[in-house]
Amino acid sequence: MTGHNIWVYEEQTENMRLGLRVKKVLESLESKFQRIEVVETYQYGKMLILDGLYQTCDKWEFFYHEMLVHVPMFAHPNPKDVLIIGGGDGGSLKNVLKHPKVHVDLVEIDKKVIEISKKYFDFPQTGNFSIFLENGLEYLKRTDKKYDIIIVDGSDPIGPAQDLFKHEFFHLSYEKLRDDGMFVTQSGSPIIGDYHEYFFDTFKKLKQIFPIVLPYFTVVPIYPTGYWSFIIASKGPDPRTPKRKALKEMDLKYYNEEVHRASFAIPNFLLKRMQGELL
Ligand code: SPD
Repeated sequence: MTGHNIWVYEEQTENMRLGLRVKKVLESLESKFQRIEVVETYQYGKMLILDGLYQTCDKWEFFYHEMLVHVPMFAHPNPKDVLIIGGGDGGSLKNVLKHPKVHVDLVEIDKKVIEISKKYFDFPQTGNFSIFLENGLEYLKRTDKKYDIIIVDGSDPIGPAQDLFKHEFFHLSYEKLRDDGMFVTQSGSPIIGDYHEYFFDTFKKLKQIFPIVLPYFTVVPIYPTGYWSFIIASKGPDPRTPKRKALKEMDLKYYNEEVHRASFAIPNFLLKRMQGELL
């Protein structure tokens, strides 16, 4: 194997994998919680991989982070206190901090992910935020704080992110939100295999707790199928309607008001399965 023929693969199902040719391996280690790798790829730039799953890459991180963050941030009338659970690479934090007068608490289980992301990715060095190194579920159990928005930026529901898809976690999130609060989580690809199931499972669990629950969609080229979902749950405000316009200085590369509204469009094959459960 020569330097020019190193490839990294994500086994996305037992019959499908996505391979990228690697220019350089920058980090490869085992933390207390997971295997962490950072590689420089020819196609997509630097990429963070946790337990073999592609998490983020220089080139396309904005497709995911801008949609995860700005849809709830602009749908809420006046977000001030935001909680991010997971998101140790800093992509979500960077985007929330683009909003004025916001304080962010970031709860990440793995200190190593933050250290590595400060070195290789765009993890904010300063700003109005606090970091808590702990399990998101445990944090919700112990905190007395109330939030306007809770953003769950975890990996797939295996390994350290498992707790972030439990009914108890969703229920505690509801309790820690103010009366007009909103919760959002990444919810996988609604197209294939296990991913498909965790999309529906997350939707159903949230429906038992929140009055308004809706999926919305984006494209993430490095994730399985490239077609990715989020589920947003609201205590009051309609998540489909942006309440403010993005400011020019936010320098957004994907999100705008039209994309916000359009991302809530649900294709027929999903509508069929969700019939009767939507608004
Ligand atoms: N299949 C992996 C999905 C990962 C979603 N979260 C990524 C975290 C990026 N901040």
